[in-house]
Amino acid sequence: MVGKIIKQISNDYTVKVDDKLYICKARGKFRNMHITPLVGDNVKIDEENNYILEILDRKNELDRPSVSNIDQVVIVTSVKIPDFSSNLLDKLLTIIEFNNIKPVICFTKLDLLNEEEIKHIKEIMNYYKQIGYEVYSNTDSNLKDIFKDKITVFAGQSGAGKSSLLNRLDNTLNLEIGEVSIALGRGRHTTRHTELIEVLGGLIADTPGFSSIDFRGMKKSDIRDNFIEFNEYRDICEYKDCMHINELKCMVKDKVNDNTILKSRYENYLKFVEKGEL
Ligand SMILES: Nc1nc2c(ncn2[C@@H]2O[C@H](COP(=O)(O)OP(=O)(O)OP(=O)(O)O)[C@@H](O)[C@H]2O)c(=O)[nH]1
Ligand SMILES: [Mg+2]
Ligand SMILES: [Zn+2]
Repeated sequence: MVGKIIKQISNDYTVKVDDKLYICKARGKFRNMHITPLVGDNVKIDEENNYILEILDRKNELDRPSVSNIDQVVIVTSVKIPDFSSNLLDKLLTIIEFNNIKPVICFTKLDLLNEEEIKHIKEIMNYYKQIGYEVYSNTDSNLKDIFKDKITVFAGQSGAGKSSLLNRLDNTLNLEIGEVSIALGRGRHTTRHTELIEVLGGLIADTPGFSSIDFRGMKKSDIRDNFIEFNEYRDICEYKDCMHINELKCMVKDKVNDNTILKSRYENYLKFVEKGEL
């Protein structure tokens, strides 16, 4: 019988087959093969003895949170409390792109901005739209339409409003929000388990913060290639493998200078490349 792992608590995997749930253990052979079943995996189970027998091929996987077969990551981005971090947004975008997953950006807390600040944030939102991303605010009603038949991971800083947004999308959820996490100075999820919950016809993983994510496994050129708007200009750069840093006749740098490319994007790029592996 084949089902999907929707929850993991230490060695117990909850496998959903149609509308039935089975709490299964993983067969010892997986440990010997250094494979850990992940939430999101499609698995063959022995439903008599509650064992996972086989993990079907994954289309992708993320490390933290450990989820596989992800269709999209919604990057929940607060504009105030916590302040907007273009660094974290660009970092998540680059890493998610590298993992061949579709990123979606959702801004929160625009209600806390004054008129001038809103104007500035709207310009930033438009920039990300214009380079090809889906961009929403958490109050947009059409946000409800993007989850059907998909596995979605919610990512973003602690306090950004991930759980609040999920509650807004489905008011029967009653996920815990707020103060607790701030008091503890870390993610609200004192339980560390990962779980996919059914929302609006799809499955969504709420995650505690996402800030420990890093560029592991990415080369400097991978970072470059996943700043998607740079790729439009790379063929015009003098050097085919231009890193857009010190090279002369670099079209990307020209586009930063004439404000076609957002300055903060380019500055973040420079910072990331410093940290990326050679
Ligand atoms: N003003 C305002 N407050 C918001 C908005 N969205 C969320 N909040 C508040 O922000 C705080 C944190 O929200 P949560 O939903 O718990 O944040 P989270 O991203 O789930 O945080 P972690 O679970 O710690 O990762 C709560 O006090 C919410 O009420 C918004 O759009 N506007
Ligand atoms: Mg939360
Ligand atoms: Zn260049």
